[in-house]
Parts: sequence; C-alpha cells; structure tokens
Amino acid sequence: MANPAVRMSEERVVAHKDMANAIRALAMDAVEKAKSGHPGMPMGMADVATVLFTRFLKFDASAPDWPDRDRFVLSAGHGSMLLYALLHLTGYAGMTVDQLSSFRQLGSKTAGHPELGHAPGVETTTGPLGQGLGNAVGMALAERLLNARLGDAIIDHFTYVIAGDGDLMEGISHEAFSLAGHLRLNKLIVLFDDNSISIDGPTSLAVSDDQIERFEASGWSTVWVDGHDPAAIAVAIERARRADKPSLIACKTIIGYGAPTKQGKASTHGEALGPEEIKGARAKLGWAHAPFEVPSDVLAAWRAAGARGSVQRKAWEQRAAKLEAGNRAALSDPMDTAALTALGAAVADIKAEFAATPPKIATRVASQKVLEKLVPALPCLIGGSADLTGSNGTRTAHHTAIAPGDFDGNYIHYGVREHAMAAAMNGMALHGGIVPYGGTFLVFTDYCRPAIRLSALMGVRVIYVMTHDSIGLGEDGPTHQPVEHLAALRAIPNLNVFRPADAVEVAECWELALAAATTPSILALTRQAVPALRSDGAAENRSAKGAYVLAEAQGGARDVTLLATGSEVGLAIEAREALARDGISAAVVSMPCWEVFAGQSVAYRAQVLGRAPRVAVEAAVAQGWERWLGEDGSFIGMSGFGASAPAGKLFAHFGITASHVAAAARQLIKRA
Ligand SMILES: Cc1ncc(C[n+]2csc(CCOP(=O)(O)OP(=O)(O)O)c2C)c(N)n1
Repeated sequence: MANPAVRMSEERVVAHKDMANAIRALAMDAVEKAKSGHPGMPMGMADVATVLFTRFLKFDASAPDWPDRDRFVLSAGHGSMLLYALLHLTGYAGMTVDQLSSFRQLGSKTAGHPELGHAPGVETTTGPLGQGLGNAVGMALAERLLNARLGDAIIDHFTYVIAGDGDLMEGISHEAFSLAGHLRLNKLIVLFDDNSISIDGPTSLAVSDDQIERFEASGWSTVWVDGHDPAAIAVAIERARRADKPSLIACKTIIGYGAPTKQGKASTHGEALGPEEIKGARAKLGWAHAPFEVPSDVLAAWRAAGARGSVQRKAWEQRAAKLEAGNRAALSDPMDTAALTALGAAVADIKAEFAATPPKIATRVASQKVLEKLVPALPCLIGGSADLTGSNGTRTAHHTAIAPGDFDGNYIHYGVREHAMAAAMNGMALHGGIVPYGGTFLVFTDYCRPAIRLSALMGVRVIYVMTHDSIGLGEDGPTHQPVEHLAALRAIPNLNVFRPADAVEVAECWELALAAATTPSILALTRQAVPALRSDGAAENRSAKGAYVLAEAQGGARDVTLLATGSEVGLAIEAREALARDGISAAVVSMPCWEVFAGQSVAYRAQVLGRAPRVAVEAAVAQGWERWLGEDGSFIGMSGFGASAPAGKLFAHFGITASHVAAAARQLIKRA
C-alpha cells in the first residue's frame, strides 16, 4: 500500500502516520497530565479520524458555524481527546496547547466529555453512550429537510459519526438506526470503532451481535475495513458518500494502538497509560517529541487540512448572500425577529378565537388548534410524534409527512421510538434552521429522559408535547398514568415544564416555549376536557411569569390561597366558589410553569403567593410543592399509582375534587 500523505507544498510531504501519531501523542499526554481520561479510543481511531479530517470532512476551522459544513459527532464521547486533538491540530480558535494540558480541569474548554458551547467545533454534548448517534440522525434529517427547501447550493453536507461498541450496544442505537435506514438518510456515515473492547474486557463477555448484518437488516449500506489502513478507510468513505442509504463503516481497530504492552487491552480504555508505557509508545510509534509538542511540519499539514474548506466556504457565502433574507436568517436563527413577530400574531389570533367562544376542550386539543395557526406562520417548525399522532394532536392540516427519500414534508412519523425521537430532535435543533417538536404520552418521558436531560444541559430549543398528563387519562390505567413525572421533570435544571390550565394558557405556553432560545420545554397536556377559565382575550401573556393570580379573593383580603396547575385549576376555581358560600375568601393562582415563576422577583412571587394559608392541588405526587406551600400548607394530589377507570371516577376515588380542596382550606383556616 502506498503511504498516503498530505502534500504541503511542492517539496514537503507529511506522512499520514505522523499526522495520526500527533493525535495519539496528544491524547496520551493530556490523559497522563490529568491522570484521568480515556487514551485508548483516540489512539485506536487516530488513523480513521486523520483520513476523515484531511481528505473528506468539509469544514473550515476559521468558520465553525458555517451552516453547510459537514457535521462531525463523536458519539463515543469518552474519547474526547480525539476531538480536542483534532480541533487543536486543525486550528480552531482557542483550542490551544494550554487547553489540552488543562484537560478535564475546571473552566477549561476540554471538559471530560465534549460539551456543546465549551469550544467551537464541538457539535453536540456526548458521553452518555448512544445519544450522539441519535443526534446525528437528527442532524442528517435536518440536512435533508433544509436541502429540500433551499437546494444543493445552500445545504448539501454529510454527517459523520464515530461510535464505539458501547454506542451500538445501547438500545437507542436500534431506534436511531432503524429510523435512519427507513428514511434513507444517505448522507449519514457512521464510522464504527470496531475494537471489540469495552470497560469490562472483550466485548465477547456481553455481546455477540453481527453489527454488519444488523445494519443491513435496517436498510444500511455496510462495509468492513482495517481501521489502520488509510487507503482502505478512504475507499470506504468514498463509497459511503455515493451510497443511496446511510452507511456503516466498521473499522477494525486496536484500542490504545501504539502502547507497547497495553494496546488491544481494556486497560487502555479509561486510565492514564503511565510514564513507562508512554515512553514505550513514543518509541514504538516513532514519535520522538516532547509531551504536547507537535513538530512544525506536522502541525502545518494539519493546519492546511483545517483551512482546506475555506475556498468552498467563501463560495458558499456568495451563494447564500443571494438567498431571500428570511431564508438566510433562518439558517442561523430560525426564531429571529421576523419569526417572533409571526409567532406573536398567530398566538394573538388564536387567543382571540378562544376568547370569543371559550372552548371546553382537552388541552391537547387546544394545542392542536394552536398548532393550526403556528405551523403555517413558522416554516421552521418540524412536528412529529412517536406513533401517537392522533392522541397527541401534533399534526395539522398544514402538515405533509416526510417519507423515505422524500424530504419535502414537515411532519415526522417517528414510529414507536421515543428515545430516538428525543435525541433526533436535539440533533435537528443543533443543526440549525429547524425548531422541532414531538409528542408522546407524558408517562413515556421516561423513555426519552436521557435525551431530555441533554436538551436541558445543552440548552437547545426542543419542544416535547406530552399528552395524557395524569390519572385524567382514565381507562388505560396506572401503566399509562404519570404520577411522579412532573416532579421528575421539574428536577432537571434548565427545563421548563409547562402545564397549562385551559386553551388560552396552552396558546401562551406554546408562545413561551418557542421564544425560549436556550431552554427546552415540556408541554404537559390533558386527555380530558377542561373548562375555559380565561376568556379575557388579553393581549398580555399572563403565563409569562410562570404563575399569576387567576381569581383574586372576593373583597381583597385572602383567607386562603389555592395553588393549582393544568386540569386542577378548574377544581380550585370550583373550590373557591364553594368557600365563598361559607364566607371564606379564596384566591386561585394558576401555576403553568414553576421554573419561570421561580425566576421572578421576590416581590412578585410574594404578591402572587400571598400571606394567607395555602392549599395546592395537582393530580401528581407532592414532591416539590413544599417550596410553594411553605411549612403549613396542604396538598391534594396523588400518593401512589393510579388505577384503571373513567377519569371522573378516578378523581373522586383519589380525592382530587373541589370539595376536598375546600375542606382542606377550611381546616387550614380553623388551625390558623
Ligand atoms: C449510557 C452510558 N452507559 C455507560 C457509560 C460508561 N461507559 C463509558 S465508555 C464505556 C464502554 C464503551 O465501550 P466502547 O464503546 O467499546 O469504547 P472503547 O472501550 O472502545 O473506548 C462505558 C460503559 C456511558 N458513558 N454511557
């Protein structure tokens, strides 16, 4: 095999081997210095990464946000030093030697696992295995959707992923690959680090899947290559780029390649190699340079690779400059000023309709009505559901389904693949140009939770439409009735959990979710009809402070404050009326979003919560309510799982009724 090389100028040629060894050395050195990290994977995949970055990847290190760049996802995020070494070598701003030598230290750009926003060139946060794969499917899907809208001259790029055995063992990989194969996402290329080693030892301890056959069965193009043979890797990538299906390239590699006594062993996976082994590796690899030192010719060859795309990028900018302003803006920020204006108008429109004829409908139905206005106003919105379209109310008259190889539509039938749906939505949001929303039952947020957590950690605009939000879903029973889910979701930082009370609040919560640029949202919606509580038609978004006084105490002074969310706000209103008949003045506070309310001023919160005793009602567990109730408040809700029966019977059975709320209020007042 000819020794492939990067030609720098007429006279200097740098060998592939030296370029790959630069990655290996930086990875060994950084992990050694930190005394923590994973050298094995970067050393094993250095050849594959070198071929990809020097010969194929369309990128310009000086313009990391170029919308038509190829996306590179390191799904095997524990091998973060592979990515950091590449970003340093190719010349991304800020990824200095100092950063590499502060690997895994507080405040460095080189976090333990790659984190979005820490360094340019990190496309997504990875580490929880399998998530990067799901993100990449979303990115590849976003690319095809935008390509269908804007054409080849504007969006036409690949999404490459490096994934390890661990990624492929995770359940999410099945959902994600199955979806990608079905949709024929032919610009998705997975480079599988097929080293047959994971933490416990050889993968044969735990798995005997034939990954090639597995992917073939899901409609992928597959090939096996020697992951240390640059020419073979290049041929495989070349072929994958021409495939009419997504491609898996299984790269047979040796973990910790170059470590004299440890290569090929699990001991290189996740700990520093130690000074002796590193010395031996330097000798074996023929790398005679000091720690963190990259010789100038090797660095120059890498920098040339990092600048290779600049001509292409500049040509792209000229083409993009001719785009209609809206389309151009949408590539960088789909919710720009024009989109926010359109959002405001659409929400005002539907609120006016709801005010004119106050509807007694389920909040999921209200959400569908809101979407009927939003979808035509906001072309960036891409909807979908994990096989519960009719139940979630996620599809409108303005939707066309995306089909295999056909990306003209704007609605995704994710199939029964909640986890991949959530991870793919993260990928779509990260790609840019798209605001994804997707639905399932609230109880199945458990099936999406790892990806929801990453939406929150990354701060991406993803909207989860989670219907059937309590025992109010009725006959499907406790398997389908969320009780702890609101509390569990509220425990995730930087996640807005909205539980609107009626149609008007639904419109308001959609507006807030779409306007939140760096916070994902959950919309928890009812299956059952709820009364219209807001018919004021107010232009003001009253949900925007997270909680507000929906009905003040008659006569001003409060004897008691009733706090509620979603379907239970109606019960609080009924209880208020019952209490009024006894001469007790109760205020009702609707709390559609705790997180937003928690961010308000102390004065506002004090004014809303008042000084009178408080009763809260929510058809869910009490956890978290103590914050709003104080020491002496009462909670009406669930203390265990639900049951199978019609909704009305269940609310009565579990004591979540207006009369119980009123009774709790009377008791509190007596005590006070
Ligand atoms: C969801 C999840 N479970 C467990 C881990 C902990 N973990 C990190 S790497 C790894 C083994 C991965 O093996 P492989 O993909 O073969 O990586 P390699 O040993 O080749 O570097 C595990 C279990 C994780 N990061 N994410």
